[in-house]
Amino acid sequence: MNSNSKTRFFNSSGLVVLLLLAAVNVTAADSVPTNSQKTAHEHDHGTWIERRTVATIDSDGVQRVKVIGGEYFYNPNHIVVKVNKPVELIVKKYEGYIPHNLVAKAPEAGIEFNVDLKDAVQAIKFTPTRTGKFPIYCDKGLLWFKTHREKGMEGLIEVVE
Ligand SMILES: [Cu+2]
Repeated sequence: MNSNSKTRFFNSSGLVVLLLLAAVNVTAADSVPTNSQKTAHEHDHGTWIERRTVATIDSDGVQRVKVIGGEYFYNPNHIVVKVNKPVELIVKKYEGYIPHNLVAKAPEAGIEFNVDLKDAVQAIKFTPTRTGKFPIYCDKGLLWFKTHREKGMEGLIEVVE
């Protein structure tokens, strides 16, 4: 098995797991409407809970913030950093098989990345160049279901003086 076919194998087995999860969800929704409704509301935008953190500057001048992402949250999800000082988001995936990422599309502020979250920690490095509030989110989703962002995987980077 060369590395390409290995990658394909893992990709397709991941898809099977997701489809199984989707099937389980649909079954649960049919048979236990009360419980599944409750679950849907827990992850709804209406119950999005702010988890704010203010970055501290390490002795090497870098603002490091640990971020965990999973179904369907980031912790923290409101990250306050100082402008024109390097930032490292130390990201990690919470347990589970569903793939997640962390996306920002604010190149005008020096904040642009798209990183798949993994069990191992990774550092997302950037230096914000202007103040303001810039969204971060997971752009994953399955078929016709709500996107992860709609389910609560979103937040913001707030850049201050
Ligand atoms: Cu996600």
